[in-house]
Amino acid sequence: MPSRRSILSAGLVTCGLAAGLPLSGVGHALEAPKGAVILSVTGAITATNAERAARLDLAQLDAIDRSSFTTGTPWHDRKVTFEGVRGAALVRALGGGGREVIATALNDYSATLPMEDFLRHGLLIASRVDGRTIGVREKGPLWIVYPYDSAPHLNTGVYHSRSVWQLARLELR
Ligand SMILES: Nc1nc2c(c(=O)[nH]1)N[C@H]1C(S)=C(S)[C@@H](COP(=O)(O)O)O[C@H]1N2
Ligand SMILES: [Mo]
Repeated sequence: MPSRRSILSAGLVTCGLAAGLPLSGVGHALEAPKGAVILSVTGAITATNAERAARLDLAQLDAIDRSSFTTGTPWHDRKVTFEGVRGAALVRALGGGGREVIATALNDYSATLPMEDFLRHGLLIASRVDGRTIGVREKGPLWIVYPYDSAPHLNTGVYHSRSVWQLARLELR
């Protein structure tokens, strides 16, 4: 049986939903995801919708930001257009901070990205390639990508190794 405290806090979240709290509300409850959760963010964030976590579906990510760039990559034989939420926009929307971001994939591969790297370079958490959502077999549903063609240093092993595909979790710390 849930405690009185948990009933009260569930009530607060419901009130937040009814009031239509914006996603960017630092220190507020985020809306609950309505669709499949494709990204969980934990650690140094102030906006949450679960126990110390932000669990987000595609519609919520789209509501935060939809940015795009076109670039060649080591994984494609042509230039492709990635679309998704910029790292900087996601961190802002969740009231995030910290010095690094640990990005973990469905296959438990993980990479540690310096926060400044996550906030710069136009880094995208891409949900679409050439306008189509990305299947798990095609390195989706989420893929951290950089505009590799825009600066020579981005087209190196360091940035390729930070290009976590099948991204599932981010921890800010
Ligand atoms: N999910 C996931 N993302 C990952 C990796 C991985 O093993 N799993 N390897 C990283 C490294 S070290 C590199 S160089 C590239 C390699 O991508 P590839 O295996 O498709 O060539 O993806 C990066 N992203
Ligand atoms: Mo690599």
